[in-house]
Amino acid sequence: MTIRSAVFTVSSPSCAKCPQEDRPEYAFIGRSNVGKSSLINMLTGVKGLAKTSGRPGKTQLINHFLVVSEVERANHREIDEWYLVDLPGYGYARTSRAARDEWGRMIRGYFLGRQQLVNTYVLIDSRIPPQRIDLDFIQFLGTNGIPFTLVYTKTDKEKQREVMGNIRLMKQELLKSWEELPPMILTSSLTGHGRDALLDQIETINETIKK
Ligand SMILES: Nc1nc2c(ncn2[C@@H]2O[C@H](COP(=O)(O)OP(=O)(O)O)[C@@H](O)[C@H]2O)c(=O)[nH]1
Ligand SMILES: [Mg+2]
Repeated sequence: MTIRSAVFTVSSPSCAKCPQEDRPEYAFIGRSNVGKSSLINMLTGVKGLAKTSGRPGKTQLINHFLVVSEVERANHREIDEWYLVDLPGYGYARTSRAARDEWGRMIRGYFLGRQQLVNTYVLIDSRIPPQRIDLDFIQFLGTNGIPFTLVYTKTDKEKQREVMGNIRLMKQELLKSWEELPPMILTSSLTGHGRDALLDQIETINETIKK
């Protein structure tokens, strides 16, 4: 899949205010500072599309980016349009109780109500063992039957042995509650590792839902 363009479309305060067209959409979520904005920029190839760093945990909006991609199917070029959705991260230490409640309302509203959502990418820091807050979020998705993929970030920053150890621990945790493991993709926004794997998955899903 080749990305032809990726542009910011709109920020919405709730699911009800999100774009109404029925383009498929892919949501990105994870702990603040996990590398979500960097990954979005790496995937689209548009530097500065999503704001990196700055003040973590500040954005409490649902951000839609319209992506136009091109793919070779059965000997002809096809254009696909889909949304990449940047959601506010969780687990930012300095947020108030009220802000956390509001985040929870918005996130539940989005995940339980958004018809266009076809897959969610839950970003996990590959340098650390499984965190309660990530497991809780995964539990929420699993319980509600919302399909997701685990995306390990910052794999360039840690020895591969450590990364694989953290992934093994995550699998062990998940197998306590679930019979099946979600797809997992290892990424680095620095090196571009995992870009093709992730875009290939989106391409496959785009293709499936057309039928
Ligand atoms: N080395 C390395 N640093 C990363 C990577 N992804 C993000 N970072 C850094 O981690 C910090 C937080 O990244 P950001 O994308 O803003 O995280 P967000 O809060 O989840 O959107 C920034 O300083 C990034 O430069 C990565 O894959 N490799
Ligand atoms: Mg960010």
